[in-house]
Amino acid sequence: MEKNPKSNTQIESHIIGGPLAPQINGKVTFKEAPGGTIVFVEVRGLPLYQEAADDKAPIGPHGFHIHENGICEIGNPQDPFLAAGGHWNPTKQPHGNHAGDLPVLFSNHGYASMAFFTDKFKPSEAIGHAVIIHQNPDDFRSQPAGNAGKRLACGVIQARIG
Ligand SMILES: [Cu+2]
Ligand SMILES: [Zn+2]
Repeated sequence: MEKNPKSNTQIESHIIGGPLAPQINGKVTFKEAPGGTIVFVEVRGLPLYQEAADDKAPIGPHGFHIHENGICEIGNPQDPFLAAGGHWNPTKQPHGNHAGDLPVLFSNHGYASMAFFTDKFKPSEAIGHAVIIHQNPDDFRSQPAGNAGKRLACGVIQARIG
């Protein structure tokens, strides 16, 4: 019997920390589900939670998005990963309803794990975009990006043939 070449294809992103958090290492996997996608996330090396101060946003829970451009060049080390662009937003929604808007990542002394369902895209549509982890929480309200602060880590979404 001919083997289906698609059967071993996994859509995933390997996330690597940039200069602000080089110890971050994680993997996001996108699995086809009825009506959308189940996203599995596992990340290590996140910074420890720091509560908000007068003029400083809290560090964590971490804003977490799919950004438009699948480019994880560091660029400016003080403000890395700007080449990934804004949030992936194929249907021209406000922030809070972008295809690329994902739940925040909770660091458990550096470790985060979550799985969630989204009906905003199929796994194959996410290929070529980039997953970004931010320093600060997403408020799901400020436009256009939820005021989530600097970009700690980045990973391009790719189809990997197993
Ligand atoms: Cu983002
Ligand atoms: Zn957004």
